[in-house]
Amino acid sequence: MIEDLGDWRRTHLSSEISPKLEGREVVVCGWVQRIRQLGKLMFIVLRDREGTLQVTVHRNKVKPTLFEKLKKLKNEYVIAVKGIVQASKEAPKGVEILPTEAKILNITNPPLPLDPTGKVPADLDTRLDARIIDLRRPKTFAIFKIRHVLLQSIREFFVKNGFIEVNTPKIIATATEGGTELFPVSYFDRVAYLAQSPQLYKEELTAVFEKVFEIGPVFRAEEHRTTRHLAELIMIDIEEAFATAEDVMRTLEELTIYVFQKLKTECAVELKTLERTLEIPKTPFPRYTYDEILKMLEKDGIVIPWGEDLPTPALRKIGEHLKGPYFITDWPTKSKPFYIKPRNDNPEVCEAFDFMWSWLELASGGTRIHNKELLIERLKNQGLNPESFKYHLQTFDWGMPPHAGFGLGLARLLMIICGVNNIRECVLFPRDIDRLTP
Ligand code: AMO
Repeated sequence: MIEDLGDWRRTHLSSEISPKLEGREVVVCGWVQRIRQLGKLMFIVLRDREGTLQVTVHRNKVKPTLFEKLKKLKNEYVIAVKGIVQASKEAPKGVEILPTEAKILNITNPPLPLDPTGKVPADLDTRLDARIIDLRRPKTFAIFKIRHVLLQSIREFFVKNGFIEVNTPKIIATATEGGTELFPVSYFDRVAYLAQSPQLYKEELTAVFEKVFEIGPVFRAEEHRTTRHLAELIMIDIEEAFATAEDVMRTLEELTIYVFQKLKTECAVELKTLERTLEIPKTPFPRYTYDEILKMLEKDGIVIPWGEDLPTPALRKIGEHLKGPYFITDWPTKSKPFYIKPRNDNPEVCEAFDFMWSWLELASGGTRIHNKELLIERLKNQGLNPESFKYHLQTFDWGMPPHAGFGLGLARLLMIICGVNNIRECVLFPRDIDRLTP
């Protein structure tokens, strides 16, 4: 029953079929979204990645063998239809295909675990287990179309601004962001780790390329179950020579405006599917110091000891007051990684920032230490062994410029753009403490 494609080739996507093509023979390919039979008439709604199209079958006008074949169709069968385009007032989009031949390219194994039209609701775990069907649902599809344009525009922005794209190793010998979130892997006769961040490599590369960016996977053995943590994620990292935190914060603002504008024009349809109107935020984004945030929280009865990171309930509370994008600056040095530069006037506070959107942290970054002695001291203060970082440290003897950068979580940015509450919605096949398949 399953046929080969043979020499049939699609001539048009559903979006390209219009009444203007009246009388033309076309070949369309896709999935059967719905079949309706009304006496001698059969309507097949064919779906491809661009949308849907109506194929109208008149029992008396097609070969009996074709009618018999099409009668066997079920939802999500993969078909190719050769036929003539006809303008029709009754048909959706004013156009339909009158088939002359058809091929059934594949069948399905019912029942399907999920409704691909999205009309029947399903919980996230069921959807993720049957992700390929879930991705056919218009809202899920829209998220990943937006992701595609988002990635393209991020890349475009950095290239236009003189950054060079790099890829750094994902199998590494030492931790960069603290040891607890590392995944060990067996590497020939030793233990290696999956990279948590391109941090050390991107810093080193500023000593050559000056401005670099990387878009790549990082791995974090996150033991907690939250709606914003993954074990594998795509991070957008930049690092820039002869720059400070303030410079890369401005880059982050410009990047946000650039991609929002792009998405507004290039993803209007998808944003509508998600019922989103993207407001282009005004720059500069507000800046709050860590101390100001603590004071804000105290007014709400939440007391955070100075020096500690902001826990989820505190972030949620701040999110009630601050709705859009903003920065938190001037973090306690001890709360941030060893490579962040302490302030010259007050070394207890460092030149780090978090880029927030309401309650959600989208990026963090800062000015880095470029003085080797200070870096060694900071490693020791954080209980790390400088010997483990000898390859990184040696590059500081070879002309390391002052530099700054940030790391931005792609899926978190996508959550904000698409207005979804769970980060897993924004990853094709998410990995977390509970999920390793599909
Ligand atoms: P940090 O650890 O803050 O900084 O990570 C940067 C950004 O990456 C995203 N992110 C995550 N997203 C989903 N799941 C996770 N488990 C996860 N962990 C991080 C967040 C976060 O803001 N090297 C520094 C960056 C720098 O200073 O350049 C770093 O990795 O959006």
